[in-house]
Amino acid sequence: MNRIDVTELVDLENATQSKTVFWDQTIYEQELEQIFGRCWLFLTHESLIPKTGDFVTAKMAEDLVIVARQKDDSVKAFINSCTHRGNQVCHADSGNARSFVCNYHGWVFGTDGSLVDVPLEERCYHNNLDKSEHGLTQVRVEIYRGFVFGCFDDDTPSLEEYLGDFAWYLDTFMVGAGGGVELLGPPLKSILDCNWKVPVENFIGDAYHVGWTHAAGLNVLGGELAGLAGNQADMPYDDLGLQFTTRHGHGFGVIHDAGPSIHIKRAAYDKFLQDTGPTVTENLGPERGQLYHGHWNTSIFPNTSFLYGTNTFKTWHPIGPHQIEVWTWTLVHKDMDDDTKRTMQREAIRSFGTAGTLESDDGENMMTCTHSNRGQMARKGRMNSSMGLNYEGPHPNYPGIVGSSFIGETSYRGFYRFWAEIMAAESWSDIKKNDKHWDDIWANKDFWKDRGKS
Ligand code: UNU
Ligand code: FES
Ligand code: FE
Repeated sequence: MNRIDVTELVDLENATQSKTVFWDQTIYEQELEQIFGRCWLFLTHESLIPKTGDFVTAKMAEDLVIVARQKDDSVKAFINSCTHRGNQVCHADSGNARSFVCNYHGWVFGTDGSLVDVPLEERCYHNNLDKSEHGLTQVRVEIYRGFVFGCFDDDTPSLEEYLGDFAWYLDTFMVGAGGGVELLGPPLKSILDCNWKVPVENFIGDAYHVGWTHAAGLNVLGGELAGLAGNQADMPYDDLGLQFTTRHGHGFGVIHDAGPSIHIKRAAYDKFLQDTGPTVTENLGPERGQLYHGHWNTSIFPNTSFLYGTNTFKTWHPIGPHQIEVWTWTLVHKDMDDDTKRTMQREAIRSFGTAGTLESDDGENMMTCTHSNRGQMARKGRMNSSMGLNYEGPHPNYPGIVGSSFIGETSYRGFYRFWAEIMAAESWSDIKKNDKHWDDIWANKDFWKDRGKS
C-alpha cells in the first residue's frame, strides 16, 4: 500500500491537524487497514450474552461479526460472511442459537463458527468439500472486566497491554466497588453524517463545548453542571477537574463530584455512589475514590466512547469517511436493583440516546465539522487543539499525562499523537519501540512538581 505521509497531517509541536483528515477517502482507507485492522475494537459486554448459544452481531469498522457464547463459557467471534458465496450468515441483532444457517444455499455453521452441515454434500459435492477448511473467519477475542473486544491482527499486544495505564482508570468503576458493571442493551442504532473521529475527539476531551453547545440544556437541567452554561468567567476551572491521556491514544476528562448531574431522577443513583464510594477509596486509593464521583467524558482508542456519570456507552462505526453508525448502550453497576438500572437507562437515553436532548445538540456540530471541510480550499486549512499546551505533564499520583483543567485539549493531543503514530507504523513492533518515550512530546516534565501538587 502506498501510504500517505501523516507528518503533514498532524503537527504535534504546534498541536494542529489538517482538516483533510475528516474528508479524504485515501486517509480513510489507510485508517481501515492501519487502525481498525490492528487495534482492539469493542464488540459487546459479557452480560449481554450470558448463556451458551447467546449471540449478538457487531461491527468492526465496516466488517460485520457474530459474537457468541460457547459451550465452555468462552466467547468467540467470527466474520459474518458465508464461506460459500459471501452472504451475511446472521441477520439478527441478538438471540440464542444452536447454529447459524445461511439464507442463500443453506450452509450451517456452529456457534463456534465451524461449518457443520452442507446441503447435498454427498450427492452434488461428491463428498469432496473439506468442511474443516470452510469455517467462518475467526476474530481474536479478549475480555477486560466483562467488556469484549475483537482484533484482526495477531501481532497486536494483549487487550490488557493495549489498554495499558488506561485500565488503571477504568478499574475505578469497573471493579472499584467490587460488584462490577454491565451494559444494558440492545444498543440504540442511528446514522450520523460525520467522520468517525469527530465524535471520538468530542468525547475524549471536549469539555470546552459543554458550556456553549449545551448551554440551553444545562440551564434547564440544573444540577452541578449548570454553572458551566455560558462559560462564565468567574468559574474556578482549574479546580473543577482534570484531563488525562495514556499510551495508545486513550483519554478522558473528569469533572469532579458531578457524576449523575445530567440525570433528573437520580436519588437512587446518588445513594448508590454514596454507599459504595468508601469501598472504592479503600480498594483503590484516594485518587480513584475521587474519580468515582466525577463525570467523565471518555474515548478508548479508536472508536469507543462513554460518559461515566451520564452512563451512555457508544461505539462510532465508520461507514466511509463521511458517515457513521452510532451504537448506544447504557452503563450500570451490576449491584444496583433493577428499578435503579431502568431509571438510569431512561435518563441516559433521554440525554444521550438517538434523540437525546444533548445528543442532538452535538449531532449538528459533528455533521458540519465534517461537511464544511469537503471543499478543496477548506481541506487545505488546519485545525487547532492547543488549549492547555504546557499546562500538563506527568503526575506523581496518576498514570499517563495529566492536564490541569478539564477544559483543555490534552487528551485530543494524545489521541492525534497515537493516530499519527499508528497510521505510519509498519507493525506493532515498531509501535512498541516508541513505548518508552511516547510521552516525550509533553515537554513540561515538571509541571505538577512546580505546582506543588504531589
Ligand atoms: O457533551 C459532553 N460530551 C459532556 C457533557 C461532557 C462532559 C459533561 C457533560
Ligand atoms: Fe470550535 Fe468553531 S469554535 S469549531
Ligand atoms: Fe456534547
